[in-house]
Amino acid sequence: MPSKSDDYKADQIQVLEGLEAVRKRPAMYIGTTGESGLHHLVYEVVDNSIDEAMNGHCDTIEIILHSDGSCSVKDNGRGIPVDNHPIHKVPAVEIVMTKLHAGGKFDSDTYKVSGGLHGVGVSVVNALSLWTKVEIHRSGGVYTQSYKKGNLDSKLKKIGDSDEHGTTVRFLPDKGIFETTEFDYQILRNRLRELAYLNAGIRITLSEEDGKSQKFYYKGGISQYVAFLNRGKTALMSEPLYVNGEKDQVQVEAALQWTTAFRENIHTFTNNIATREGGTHLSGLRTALTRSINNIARKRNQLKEKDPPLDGNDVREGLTVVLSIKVPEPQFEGQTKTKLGNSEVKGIVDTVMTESLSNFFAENPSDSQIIISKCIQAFQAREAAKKARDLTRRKGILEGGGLPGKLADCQSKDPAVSEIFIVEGDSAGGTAKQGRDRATQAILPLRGKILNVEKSRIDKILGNTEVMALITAMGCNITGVEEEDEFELENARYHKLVIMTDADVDGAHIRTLLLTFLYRHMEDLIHAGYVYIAQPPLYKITKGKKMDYAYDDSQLKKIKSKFGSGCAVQRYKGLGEMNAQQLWETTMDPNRRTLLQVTIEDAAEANEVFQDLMGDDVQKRREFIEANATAVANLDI
Ligand code: 0RA
Repeated sequence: MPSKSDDYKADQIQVLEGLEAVRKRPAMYIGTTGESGLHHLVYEVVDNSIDEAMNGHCDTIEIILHSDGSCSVKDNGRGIPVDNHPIHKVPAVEIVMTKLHAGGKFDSDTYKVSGGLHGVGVSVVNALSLWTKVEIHRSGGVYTQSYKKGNLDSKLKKIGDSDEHGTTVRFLPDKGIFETTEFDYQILRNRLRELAYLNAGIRITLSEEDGKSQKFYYKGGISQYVAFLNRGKTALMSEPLYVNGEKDQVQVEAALQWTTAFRENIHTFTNNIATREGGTHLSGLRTALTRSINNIARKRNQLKEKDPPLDGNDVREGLTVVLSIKVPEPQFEGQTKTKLGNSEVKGIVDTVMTESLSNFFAENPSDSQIIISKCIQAFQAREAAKKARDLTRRKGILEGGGLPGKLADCQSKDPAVSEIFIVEGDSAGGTAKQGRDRATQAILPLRGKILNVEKSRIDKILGNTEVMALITAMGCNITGVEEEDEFELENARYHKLVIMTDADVDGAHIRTLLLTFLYRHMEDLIHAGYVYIAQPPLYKITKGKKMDYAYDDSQLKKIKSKFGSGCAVQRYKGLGEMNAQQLWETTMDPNRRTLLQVTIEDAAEANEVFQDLMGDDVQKRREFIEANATAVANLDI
């Protein structure tokens, strides 16, 4: 419950530099000045409110997107202090809002562990806004102050009495700084929902002024999150196992539930930040899982003495986990700074998890038996998969070169300049082979639809010739088969993998299947930025000698009005309707084409989309594919 506390002392403040640096180099503080940086402003303010909540001072946060383009974040925390600093003789709120890093130094004895990727403080939001207004309810009064581009616009005013406590920060992002200043409701919704799951009991509302409004409140916290992630799946336990422990100031919280699915679905967080690249907490969790399940399986004699141990992939098959830890001084590493580096954390997570798992297995004998059986089945399937793969490998070597027969390789052996086009069907494949620049462009035609990997176990996946051709051509192996011998980015034979499919429902389906496969088994290829989607034109417009291509309907309109009346429009239904020269100049020529780079902004969200798309609900799948058939850009990966 939030409590009112006025024991704050203003002299704890340590003043740092002003905000000019932030306006000069915004990207240094918020990552980018693109869409992600813009939303980061909201997260920065919300994180301060979450900090209040984590320390037990706040339970409600309200975010409003106003019609004038501004955003306000209101909480019922203690309120930013308004009393004067004894040395600087200005209200503390003025320092919090206009000095860099002042916020975090305020009360070092409270446990401040949230904070966005950069954790820079509200003053950065102020610096990057045309105007900011704060309203504080604290110490019996209501106080306001306003700012422009980070500078004071008015003195702190007491405008009334109040027996409430809390802070409202409203800001208008500076158009001169950001590439876009329009907030995206979905992006904010996803992050706020995640925060609500991670912080059980906090009420977060997101609303558009005169528009929609959603409330996120999860009493069950991460257990409820796991149940949500497992919706539509068949769980092997009635409810998720909830784990909570603390050691050496590191808080460990986890929720786990096995299902009949084949994939693992593990989401890790550190101080409320998604650690997409994993790290020491994930290692600790994995070690504990593999060891604990092997121990119990032997003890119960489900795994016989002569049997080899289960490996990590086996014990994680069908397992959904949300692991959320809080560390006082997190070290983030990796390409996207989302990999936890603190070495002490591995052992701590291992210890906490091992104890809970041991209790769970002791107290739930029938659930445990079902889980262990599932792990053993996974093990047997993986053994079969290895045999299938070894067979294919040997066959490959016998056939010479080890590359698939259907691959028309490029001449270059330098992966950095080499591209592979995955083309739908042999006929379009033939056209692409004729049209390509053979020095750097390889073509791999895939026949029909590749396997739906969401619903297949690894042995079947590796038994599929289309999938095997893709794996062999890329040369970098896949994850999810064996613990060693995994995906190796350095071995990728091409630094561009371009998916080139028809602009129809079938094309969209194949593209989605391919993306699913890449996401599941070559995820780092996507992280490395190696995966692209080709953009073939939808129309060819001719009038006399004039000719142009349109890639969407708005372009078509433009070209038609440019060419004037009486022009001929040809609609391309598939790649097959273009000849080699046309395919080259519209879609493949590096100097003229546009490629859509596939990114994983939000792996968790992508996961959900794939689940809806590939799961058991046929109707849902159909609707999604049809809705997205022509809108590649909207494919939510
Ligand atoms: C500095 C010190 C204290 C709280 C805050 C800042 C604070 C900042 C924000 C930003 C949005 N909501 C906020 N709520 C609180 C501690 C105050 C105390 O010790 O009473």
